Amino acid sequence: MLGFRKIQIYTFAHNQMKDAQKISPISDQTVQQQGKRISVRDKLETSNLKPQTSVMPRPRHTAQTYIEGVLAQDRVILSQTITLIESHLAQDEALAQEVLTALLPHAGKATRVGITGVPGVGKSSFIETFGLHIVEAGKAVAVLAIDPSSQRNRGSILGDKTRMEQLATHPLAYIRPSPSQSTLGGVARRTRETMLVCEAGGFEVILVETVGVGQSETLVRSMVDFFLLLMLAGAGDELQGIKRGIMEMADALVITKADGDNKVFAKNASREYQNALHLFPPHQNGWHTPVLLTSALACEGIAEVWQTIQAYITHTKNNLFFDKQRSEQQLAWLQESIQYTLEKAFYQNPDIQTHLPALREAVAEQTLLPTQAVKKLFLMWEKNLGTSGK
Ligand SMILES: Nc1nc2c(ncn2[C@@H]2O[C@H](COP(=O)(O)OP(=O)(O)O)[C@@H](O)[C@H]2O)c(=O)[nH]1
Ligand SMILES: [Mg+2]
Repeated sequence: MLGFRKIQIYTFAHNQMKDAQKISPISDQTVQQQGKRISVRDKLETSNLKPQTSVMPRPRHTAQTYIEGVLAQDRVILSQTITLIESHLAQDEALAQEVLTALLPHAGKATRVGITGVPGVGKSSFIETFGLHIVEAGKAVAVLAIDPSSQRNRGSILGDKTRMEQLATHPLAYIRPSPSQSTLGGVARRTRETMLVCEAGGFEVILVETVGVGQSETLVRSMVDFFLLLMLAGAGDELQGIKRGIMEMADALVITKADGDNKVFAKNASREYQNALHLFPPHQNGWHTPVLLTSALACEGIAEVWQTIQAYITHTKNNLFFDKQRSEQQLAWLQESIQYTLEKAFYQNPDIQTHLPALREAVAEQTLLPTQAVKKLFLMWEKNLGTSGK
């Protein structure tokens, strides 16, 4: 084997819908640099495309420094606070929680918008144009990403950085890639906390982007006020991998790339989706999901999307759905945290760790029922909860 650190790079073929369906791993990439072959990851770490986070452990500030820095809207401290929150180190957890607790009263005032769609639909291009529209109106925008693929590599940051060039350098914008957590639940938890930090740091609009490839849409839906589904014209929804459930979750559908020859297809698609939406049960908040046409390249329809979101916020604040949804989201977060904490405590328990492998084997060999294995494990766990459990 070569001695390089290996990463997988996913290439997204953007132009064709059929290509957009494929996410092809090109594993173990290396590149030539100054006569030596180095891994793509090492190249990234030395290039300008370096993400805003570092993987190196850093010395920590005091809680007060983080809190005051975020509240003073210091971007460097803001980034460091998010890095602290994303840390996998047990010793960072108490500090992160202390900082978050202090920031909480200053959070919650932003408009939280989720944006999803299949790879290639135009999310990054849309966010660039849409984000610029908002910052030009004088509002500070933070872009966060939930990218399931970033659990193994650095996610879509490469594509995003090049497609969000202007937004990335705008003083009122902040772009943060997906945290590298081992589970989607972990990513979601960190993103929720990051959102709070950004709000305390003065961001008025939070855009949470996710690649529409599965569960991540539901997670994003559970943390935003408004959920935007980007769709391509000229492709059936089954081809776009968009499940009916995702369409039902959306507060607006946006047909992207409505420019040039594609404009007529986009208009047709808009009518089709409008008809399809009529078949869905109405939203409990009395909102009718509109279908909008946009072109990120021609900067058309972008202002209408922002107007729609503002109209939705006004509508749901007036009929009290806004607060109701936020409360429900907090409770869902609580529920997830309970599950996560229980699971963690369970698997970290020394007795469980000792006995689980044998029990797993017995279950696999069908000599023990899973329910019986669970019973045994819980008896062990409960017995030493008082001694080693937290
Ligand atoms: N014609 C046209 N092409 C676009 C538009 N927005 C994005 N694209 C192209 O579609 C491809 C995918 O865009 P990207 O923003 O990377 O999609 P993402 O994978 O969803 O983030 C790129 O080649 C873009 O140039 C648009 O408004 N009009
Ligand atoms: Mg993208």
